[in-house]
Amino acid sequence: MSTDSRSTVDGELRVGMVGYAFMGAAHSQAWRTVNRVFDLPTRVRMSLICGRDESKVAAAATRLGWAGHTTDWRDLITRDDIDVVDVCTPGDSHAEIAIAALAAGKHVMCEKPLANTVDEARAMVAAAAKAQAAGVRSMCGFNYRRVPAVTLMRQLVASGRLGVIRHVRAVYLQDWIVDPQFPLVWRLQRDKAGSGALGDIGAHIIDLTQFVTGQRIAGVSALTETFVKERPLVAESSGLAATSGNGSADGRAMGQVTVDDAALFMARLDGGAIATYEASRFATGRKNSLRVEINGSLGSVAFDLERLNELEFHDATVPAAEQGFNRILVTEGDHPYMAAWWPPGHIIGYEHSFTHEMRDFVEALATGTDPTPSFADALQVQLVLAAVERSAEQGTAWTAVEPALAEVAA
Ligand code: SOE
Repeated sequence: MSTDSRSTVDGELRVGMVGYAFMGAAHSQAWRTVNRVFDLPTRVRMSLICGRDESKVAAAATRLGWAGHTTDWRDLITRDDIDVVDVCTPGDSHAEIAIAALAAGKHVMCEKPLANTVDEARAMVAAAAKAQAAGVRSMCGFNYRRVPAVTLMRQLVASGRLGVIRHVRAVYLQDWIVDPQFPLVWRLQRDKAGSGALGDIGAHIIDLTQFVTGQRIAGVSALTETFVKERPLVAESSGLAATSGNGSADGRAMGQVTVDDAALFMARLDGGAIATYEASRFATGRKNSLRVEINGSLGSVAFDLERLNELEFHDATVPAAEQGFNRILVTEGDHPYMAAWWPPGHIIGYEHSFTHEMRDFVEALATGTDPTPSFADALQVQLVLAAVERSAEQGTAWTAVEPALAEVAA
């Protein structure tokens, strides 16, 4: 395999990461692990981590395994000894950091959702296209694509085992803000997070179902709701990635929740399937429940993130007497990604999806190919989010999703 010299020095890919909260920790775990599990043409070096608070970022560097730290992301993106910039900050800084990093010639991995607005996402796509012409690559981190059972779902659909796809049913449910006293963390503020359950977890099921079916959402009819409209303010104003969504209330001062708590929509996909989506942070008892079922003319698949090593597959082509949903334990060596891990039956978890994400990213850089999902793919998810919000604002009116490609030309 050839190694793109732009990506590496002496076969090493030197990574700088901005942010060190929940996603920063998940990405760090993946960077630490990827070369130990996968045989890659390039070695990763965890060079530098960035956050605003000196003592906190220094502690994070030690805890998460980074060689150095800085409090200035502009320093990180311009340094000669950094090849890749990994953006793990809240959404309000994704565009600024990613665009500057691409302009500085760094490959960029950016956490989902790509941006807080369609305009920002468009600007990021334009920057990525420009950089790509110079061999600089970018990817958006929709990690659930890399759960082996999800990749297997996509393979089953692509190989025709489900026939014509008719139904997509997707939910992503959490309950971490059911308590009205839960504080007004950054994830509940529109200027920082872009949207609420919709962009945070709805974006995952939009990307996942489009990835699995190969069809894109063409139009939606939606409603959103904010059940708790005011919450206690958080003491500390959030620094770069200093809050994780799990902060504690301080005092009685209240602030307005400016994002949705839940979003529901039905959709038409461009390949003819019809779909329903539900994203909520108020599904009491559901901690991180992402479930997807897809029904086709020849069969169905069903996936539940809380049982991520399993895929249910119903093959409607076998004799009726033998039909039913079969549980595939997705741990065989010939299942996606699994050859690198443990013997069959030895299960993996949430964090492995990030390791797989970095594996595919590093492999693409090393072989000079474009990693996916691209910024353009992530812009399309952003356009769906925008269509959902427009539809909800207009009393669930049917709303077409703007095509992504036209916008990129500019
Ligand atoms: C939200 O609670 C969240 O942390 C998301 O931001 C992640 O993308 C998801 O994987 C888990 O939940």
